[in-house]
Amino acid sequence: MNNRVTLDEFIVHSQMNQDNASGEFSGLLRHIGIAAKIVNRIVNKAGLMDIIGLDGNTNSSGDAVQKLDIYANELMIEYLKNSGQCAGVASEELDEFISFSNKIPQKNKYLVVIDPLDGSSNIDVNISVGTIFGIYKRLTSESELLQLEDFLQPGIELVAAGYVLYGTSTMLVYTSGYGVNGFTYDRGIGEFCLSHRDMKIPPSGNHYSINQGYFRQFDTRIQDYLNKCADENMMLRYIGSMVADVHRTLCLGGIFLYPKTKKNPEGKLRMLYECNPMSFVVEQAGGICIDEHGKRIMELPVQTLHQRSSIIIGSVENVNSILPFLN
Ligand code: AHM
Repeated sequence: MNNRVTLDEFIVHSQMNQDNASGEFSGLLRHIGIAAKIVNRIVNKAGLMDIIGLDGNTNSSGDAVQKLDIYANELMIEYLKNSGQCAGVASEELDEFISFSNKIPQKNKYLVVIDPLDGSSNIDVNISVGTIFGIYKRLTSESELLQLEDFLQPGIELVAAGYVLYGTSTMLVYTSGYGVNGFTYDRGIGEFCLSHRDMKIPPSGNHYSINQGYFRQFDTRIQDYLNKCADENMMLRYIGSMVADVHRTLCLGGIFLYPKTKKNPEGKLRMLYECNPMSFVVEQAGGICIDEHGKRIMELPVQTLHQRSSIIIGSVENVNSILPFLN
């Protein structure tokens, strides 16, 4: 007897329990799952193909673009477009958003924000990378073309969000606002299968995760907190791939921080493509996500597509323990 639940089955079953479900949202989520399988295949054999290394360009956030960034970006956009259930997409790799239709009436109500390959500087050395996605409902009506304002929504408006971790095994973790579930990719049958039902972040953990190399660039409040972590013999773990670092934090408890630095005075990570989707997942698992002023990430206004923020994310006790330092 096979008791496995595939991602497709789980999505369809979850949506059957929702009133007024049109199937559009399920279809979109399932297409993200299909695209993730293809990206996974390419990431796995990247060393055998001529797709590792720099592309030679920088993206709109000013980061060096890897060849795989481009590949993953094009592939994700193609699948979202072909799903026929997505109004448009904003990607970390693109200056502007893409609208999938210039016809009125607009038939699709959902749009996607995506970081197709997060942590891609790790790819050349075979270290975990990820894909991060968020799904919003458009604000404009079906009688209007998609507008920038449709994408500039705070995290609290997210309908669903998740990530794919291309690690020692590949996992897709997502929430649609009813808890968090994780699916491990079974290569044998080519499906994501439910492996982590109703994930909960431990209330506290002994790991802190930050690029300690920037210590001298951090605000003294952050430095004081890091000294406290060291004084308490907490374990420092940092991969430099947000999906992997946050996934570990979600599983084991603890805290992940990317504060402001001299190089990135607003913080490095982007509100739309990284901070909000990951915050939605972690909050749904029982954690807390704030910026370094103590404000809830998901309530922060989003003014531009590539807006950055500082972020502090993790277990309730760990994040609460930094609050006195932030005042
Ligand atoms: P990327 O979108 O260019 O891959 O950058 C995002 C990554 C995150 O995954 C990670 O948390 C961070 O950048 C690491 O930055 P740093 O190397 O400065 O520690």
